[in-house]
Amino acid sequence: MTGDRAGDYRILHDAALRDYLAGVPDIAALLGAEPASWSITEVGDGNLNLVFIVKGDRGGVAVKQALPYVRLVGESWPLPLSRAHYEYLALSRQAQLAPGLVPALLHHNEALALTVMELLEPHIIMRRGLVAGTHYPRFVGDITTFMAQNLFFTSDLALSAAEKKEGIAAFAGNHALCKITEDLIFTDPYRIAEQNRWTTPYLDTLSADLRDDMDLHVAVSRLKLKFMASPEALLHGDLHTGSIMVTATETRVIDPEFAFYGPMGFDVGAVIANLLMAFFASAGHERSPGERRAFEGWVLETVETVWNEFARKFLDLWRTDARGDAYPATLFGGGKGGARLEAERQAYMQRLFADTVGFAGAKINRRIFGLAHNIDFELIEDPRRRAVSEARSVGLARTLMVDTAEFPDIASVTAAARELSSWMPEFTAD
Ligand code: SR1
Ligand code: MG
Repeated sequence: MTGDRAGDYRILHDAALRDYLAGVPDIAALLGAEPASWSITEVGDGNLNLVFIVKGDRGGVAVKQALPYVRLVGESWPLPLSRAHYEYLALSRQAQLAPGLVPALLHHNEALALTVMELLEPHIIMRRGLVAGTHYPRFVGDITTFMAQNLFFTSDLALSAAEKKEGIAAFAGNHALCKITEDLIFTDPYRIAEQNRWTTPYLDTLSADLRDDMDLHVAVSRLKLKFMASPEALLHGDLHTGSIMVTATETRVIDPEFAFYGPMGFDVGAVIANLLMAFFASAGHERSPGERRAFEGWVLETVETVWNEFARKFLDLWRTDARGDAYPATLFGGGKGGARLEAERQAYMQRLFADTVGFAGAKINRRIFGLAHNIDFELIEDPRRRAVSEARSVGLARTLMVDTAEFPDIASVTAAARELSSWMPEFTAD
C-alpha cells in the first residue's frame, strides 16, 4: 500500500494513469516493458467509480479509482474518497477469510483512492449472465462459503469482544456509504424523492401505494433501524449480482466499498433478492413461451440452496470454531448444556432467516422505485412487459417485508415467487 500525502488526489485518465502505473515497478513488470504499448480502457458501469482495464504484452490488471462524487448523478452529489480505503480494507480481510473468492490486491494508493487488482478474465458480471439465462453451477458453493466465512469470523461468535469492537471502529468512518443505503433502500422508495423513478405509467398506482402503505412503512423502518443499529458482522454491504463476477467454474466477489459492521441478513438478503429479481425478470427476456423454464427452475433452486447451504456452513463453523466471547462454553458444559446450545443455534438461524427475508424485500423495492435500477428489468424493452415482471416482484417484496413471520423456511419463499410468476397484474394505465 502506498500512503501518499492527502491533497495529492487527481483523477487519472489515460496518459496520467499510464505514467502512474509505469512508476509502480511490480505493476509495470506484470504488464510488460513498454508502457507506450499498454492499452487502457475505461469499463466502469457501476454507479460510483472509474474502472480501467490495462493490458500489456505480458499481462493485464484492473484499476479502480474512486471519484469525489457519485458517478451516476455527477458532481452535485459529493462522496468521500475514503470509500476506497474501506474497500481495500474489506477486500484484504475477505481475502484472508475466503481465499480465492475475491480479486487479488496488487497495489493501493490511499491519496489517489486507487486500487490495482487482478484482472478477472474471462469472468463477466453475474447479472449479465443471468439476463442471458446462463446457469452457474459453482455459484451456490462459492457464495455460501464467502458469506459463511466472512460473517461468522467477524462476529462475536468467533471474536473476542475487544477484537470485535476494533473491527467496528475500523469501518465506522464509512458512514457516508451507509447513508446512501439508509436513504436509497430504506427511505426514498416510500416517499416522494426527486431521484425516484419507475416504469411509468404502468407502476404509477403501485408507487403511490408504496407511499401510502403504513404497514410497509413500519416494516421498512424496522429494517432500517436494524441496518443502522446491529453491528453483527463485517458486511460486504452491496452484495447484489452486479458485485459478483463469474465463469462456469469460478466466482469472485468484488466492490465491497459499502463494507461496515451491520446485520448479517442484509448481505444474505441481497443475494436472495437479486436472484428473485432475476427469476421475475426472466419472463420479460423470453423470446418464445417456456424458453427459459429450465433457467427459471435453476434460479429458484439456487435461492433455496443459497440459504440452506449458507445456514449449514455457518452452523458448522459455530460448532467447530466458536472462540468468541458470545455464548461462553463454560455456560453450556455438562449433559443438558450441549442440547440447549444447539437449540439456541437453531433459534439464532431462524432470526437470521427472518432478517434475510425482510431485507430481501427491501432490496427488491429499491430497484423498482428508487434511483438505482438493475439491468434485469431495464433490459426488458417493452415497458408493459417490464412492468409485469416488476409488479410481480413488488408483490413478493411487500409480503416478505410485512408478513415475514409467515415464511418459516426458504421453500415458502420460492413457493410464493412461483405462485406470483403466473399472476397477470392489471394496470390502470391500460
Ligand atoms: C448512488 S449509488 C446507488 C447504488 O449503487 C451501488 O451499487 C449501491 O447499490 C447504491 O445503493
Ligand atoms: Mg458497486
